[in-house]
Amino acid sequence: MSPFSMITLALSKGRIFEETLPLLAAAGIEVTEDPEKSRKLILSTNRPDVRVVLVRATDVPTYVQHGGADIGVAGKDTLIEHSGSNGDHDGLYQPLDLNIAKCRMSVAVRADFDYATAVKQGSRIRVATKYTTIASEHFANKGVHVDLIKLYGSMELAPLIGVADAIVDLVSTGNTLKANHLVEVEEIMQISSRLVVNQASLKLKREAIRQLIQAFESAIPA
Ligand code: PRT
Ligand code: MG
Repeated sequence: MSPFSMITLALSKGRIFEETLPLLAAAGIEVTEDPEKSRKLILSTNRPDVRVVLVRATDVPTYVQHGGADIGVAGKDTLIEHSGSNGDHDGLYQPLDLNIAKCRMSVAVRADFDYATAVKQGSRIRVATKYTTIASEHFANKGVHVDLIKLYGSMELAPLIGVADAIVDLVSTGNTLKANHLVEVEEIMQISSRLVVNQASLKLKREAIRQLIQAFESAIPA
C-alpha cells in the first residue's frame, strides 16, 4: 500500500473511541482489534487502506497537525487548549462537529463559597484547572482577575483543601462534583468532539477524505 492511499485516523481510548465507532460503521469501516484488550497503538480495520492510531486525547491535534495522522477526533476543549479560541488552527481543518462525547465546561465551587460576591467586578479569585486558556478567557471577559493554578487531574480536590476558590472542569452527569460536595455555579460552554483533518492530507488524499467526511456527516447523532 503506498503511503498516499493509506488513511490514518487518530483516536483516544475510552469515550471518543467508543462514540466514533458508529460513525466509522457508517463509512463501512470496522476496527478489527479491541483497544481495551490489546496494548497495540496501531489498530487495523476491515479496510486495508484505513488504520487507527491510539493516542492521548490531548495529543490528537498534535498528531494530525504534524501529519502523523490524516484525520482525528478531538474534544472542543482539547482543540481550544491546543490552538486558542481565535480559530487559528495552523494546519488543522475542522470540517465537522460530530456531536459526540458531549459535556459542558463549567465553574464549580464548594457549596459554602459565595461565588456571586467573589466575582464582583475588580475582584480576584484562585482557580484550579487543566483548561487554562478557556478559564483565563472566561474570567477576563467577566472582568475578574484570576490566579490560575494549572493541574493535570483531580481538580475537584483543590477547593476542598484550600488550594483554590473554584475549578474549571468538564461536567457531564455532575456525579463527580456531587461526590466531592462541589456545586456548578456557571456554565462556560457546551463541549462536543470535532473531526480534525490535516491540511496537506486534504489535498493529497482529497477523494478518500471527502468520502469519509460525507459518511461521518450522515451518521452524526441528533
Ligand atoms: O483521561 P485521560 O487523562 O487519558 O485524558 P482525557 O481526560 O483528556 O481523555 P478522556 O477520554 O477522558 O476525554 C476525552 C474527551 O471527552 C474530553 O476532551 C471531552 O471533550 C470529552 N468528555 C465528555 C469528557 C467528559 N465528557 C467527562 N465527563 N471528558 C472528561 N470528563 C471527566 C471530567 O473531567 C470529570 O473528571 O469526567 C468527570 C465528570 O464527569 P461526571 O459525569 O461525573 O460529571
Ligand atoms: Mg479523562
